[in-house]
Amino acid sequence: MNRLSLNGSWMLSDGKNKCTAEIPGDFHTALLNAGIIQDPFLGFNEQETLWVGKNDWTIKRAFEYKKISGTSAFLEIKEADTFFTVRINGFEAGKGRNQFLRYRFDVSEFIKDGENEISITFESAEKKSGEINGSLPYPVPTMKYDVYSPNRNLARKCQCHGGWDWGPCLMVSGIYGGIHIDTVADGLFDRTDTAFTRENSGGNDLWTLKATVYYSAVCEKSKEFIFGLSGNGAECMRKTETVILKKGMNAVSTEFTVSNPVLWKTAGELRDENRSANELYLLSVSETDSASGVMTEEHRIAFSALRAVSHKDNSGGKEGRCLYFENNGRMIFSKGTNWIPADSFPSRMTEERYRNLLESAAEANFNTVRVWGGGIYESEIFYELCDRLGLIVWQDFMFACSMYPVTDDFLSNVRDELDYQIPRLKLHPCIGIWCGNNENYGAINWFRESRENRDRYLVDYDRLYHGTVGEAVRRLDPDRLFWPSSPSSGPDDFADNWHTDNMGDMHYWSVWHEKKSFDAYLSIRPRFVSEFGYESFPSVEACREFAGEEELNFTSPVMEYHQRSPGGNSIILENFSRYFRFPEGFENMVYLSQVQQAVAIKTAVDWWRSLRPHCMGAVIWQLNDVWPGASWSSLEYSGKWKLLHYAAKEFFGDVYMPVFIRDGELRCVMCNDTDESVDADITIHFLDFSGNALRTPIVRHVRTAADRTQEFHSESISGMKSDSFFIFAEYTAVSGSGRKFSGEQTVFEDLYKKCALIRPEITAGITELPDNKFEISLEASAPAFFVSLDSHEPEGRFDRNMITLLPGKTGKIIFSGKPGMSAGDLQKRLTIKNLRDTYR
Ligand code: BMA
Repeated sequence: MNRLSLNGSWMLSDGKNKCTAEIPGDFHTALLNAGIIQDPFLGFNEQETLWVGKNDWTIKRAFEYKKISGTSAFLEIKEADTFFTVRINGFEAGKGRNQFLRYRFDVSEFIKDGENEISITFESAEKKSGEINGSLPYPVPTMKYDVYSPNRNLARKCQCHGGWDWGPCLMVSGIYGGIHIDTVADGLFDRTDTAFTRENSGGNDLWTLKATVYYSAVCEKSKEFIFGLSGNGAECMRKTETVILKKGMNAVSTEFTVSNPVLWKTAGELRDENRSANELYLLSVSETDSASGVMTEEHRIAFSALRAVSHKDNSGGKEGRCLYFENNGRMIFSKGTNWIPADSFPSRMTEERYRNLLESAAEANFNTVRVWGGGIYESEIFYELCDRLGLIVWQDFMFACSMYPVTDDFLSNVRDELDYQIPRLKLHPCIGIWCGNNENYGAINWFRESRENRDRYLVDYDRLYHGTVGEAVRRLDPDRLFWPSSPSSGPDDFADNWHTDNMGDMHYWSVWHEKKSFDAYLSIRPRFVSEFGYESFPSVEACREFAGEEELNFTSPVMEYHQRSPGGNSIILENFSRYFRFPEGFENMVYLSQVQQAVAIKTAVDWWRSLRPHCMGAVIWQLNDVWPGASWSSLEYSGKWKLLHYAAKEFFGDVYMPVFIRDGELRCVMCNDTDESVDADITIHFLDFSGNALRTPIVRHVRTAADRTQEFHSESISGMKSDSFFIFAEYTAVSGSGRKFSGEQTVFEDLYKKCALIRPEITAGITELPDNKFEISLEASAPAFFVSLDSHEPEGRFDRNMITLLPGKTGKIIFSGKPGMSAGDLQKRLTIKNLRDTYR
């Protein structure tokens, strides 16, 4: 095919500063590489880079072009951020105003044979959105953060570029998806669409895939389109469709019938089959252009029965509305996490980083990822990884924490975006639900303007989400559920879903933003929680890098600067004093902040999982970080697992046993999210802080049916002195087909700070195993809690962490390290922390 890539080095300038910029990429990265700005992630440097987003920037380059008579030249630009004008040889060749679009301009009349010059000017999005603001008939308010760009809601660009309560304000600009020129005689592929029907035919699961390719023709002629479908070990099927093209857009369709295809599975279903990834089918379509030769479009697809289910019901004695995902007839409890853009610098996102973050999610037993509305419609590789790993995607449209205008201009811009993004993403089997926005219904109450003139903003809200966005989903992907907003009590219901717990999805922020105690999680009976979070600090190494040695103190200016949630550090410190004896020294505080985060989130998940099927989802805020700082993430900016991520691996396990002590009552629950019944042998020990048994353990043998949760034991333990004991519960379980599961739970009745813990001596023996793995054998002289290992490098990973050690019992942990590491290296690097050592 005749494609001329214009990716590579361009000259970047704002008239004063000049350097080369790599495209695809962002201009902040170019300026950083050229030494024109300092790294905004360090110290207060962000303040010194704010000017970059206030300037207009032009990129320029020369290129050679060979004109062929009878052909047209199309310039394609993907993800150009945001307001830009393209000039070729001085002629204006196209304009854009939306980061979430693919632009295609017919540049045939501007391009010449031989040397050409192309320049693209990006006007400051901050300046342009300020101009738009000035032209609006009435104010359209947006959330303001510590460091922020005003009016970011008026530009169709990644909303969190303008600053958020977990990230800096870097109003980046650039081209992130690439740029090229296609020279064709006949036309170009525009997009592909798929539609599936399914029937049972004589015991066979018969699927019909209707594949449609949209082709934009520059001439009228007859053409052959060859469709192919292959994958999952099946021989490639081919179909040729001959059509007489008309000038403009043409739809060309074919049908494939597939009997008993391999169906798409969620992460847990894959584990049920002892697999770790879905194999995808390859749908291809090609045609031969008279000038360009063979042009092919390829998409990885799957036969998927995934759907989101929501209807009014009666659960827990009151009228409600369920919300859950179902796949292959099974209800799936969403063990989820919220995804935000993984870097403030788009240039830094690589396939390897996407892979590392999403594989970390799957490895820790997550099965759902919400692409949150303040970021971007993610790149192809993101969705392909989710397809493969069986991660259900809750896809927000990119509107968050703001009012948005509904001028004709804005709505037509949004319509273009929807017409591009919905068809692109709908091909991915991982997409489980489309959601109108993040928190914008509730946001009507956040701003004085919208509170005082509620009708106006409510009508606007309805026009944008139920009208424009909802209409586009119904038109372009009618088989998937459109959910009005996150959170929402459902179509046509407008409850306060930060506090109403019986309908739809909740954002439960009373712990953290409302500063309630962790017990508050137990006061609600939600149906699906799509956000709840608790903050911690990233590792000491990460803090040292952005703050410097001298500032390693929670209330130092830099540490506070890298905390964007108002009063966030105080909330962390206040809860230290609520639950724990106050930790000494910075390292202990970082460690305890991560323990505390894990305890908070585990409190919620244990309870909500125990409520299945009333509750069918717990989606943690948030998986990843956009820069290094304090946040709700379970993975640090570097990808390093925080203790919460290790805890999630346990509390999101397919077989799991929550244990509660509340008001002197012990309750034990078994959760089985596998497809077979599971037999568990359970022992519940009551121990004092020296590790001595205080009473005979409870021993139970419990069978739990597939996809079921049951309470198997409860008793009053009000006779026990709450600060004198803890419960250590352990189980081993086996499924009908012989799959093995095991787990442990440590539960205190009283606050940790009230209990007189004994300082344990902990020893670690390390044995080298094949494949850069090491077995670490841990022993403790007294019960040791939240025993956490750290190898002090982002890549090192333990198979479990933050465990309880009991005297006389060896705890085994497997560490996977970098190639070339020896047991001696690990011994030198390894640190071991436990709760008792955080205070004198
Ligand atoms: C939510 C999100 C984000 C925010 C987070 C933490 O409600 O939707 O906008 O970052 O809370 O405050």
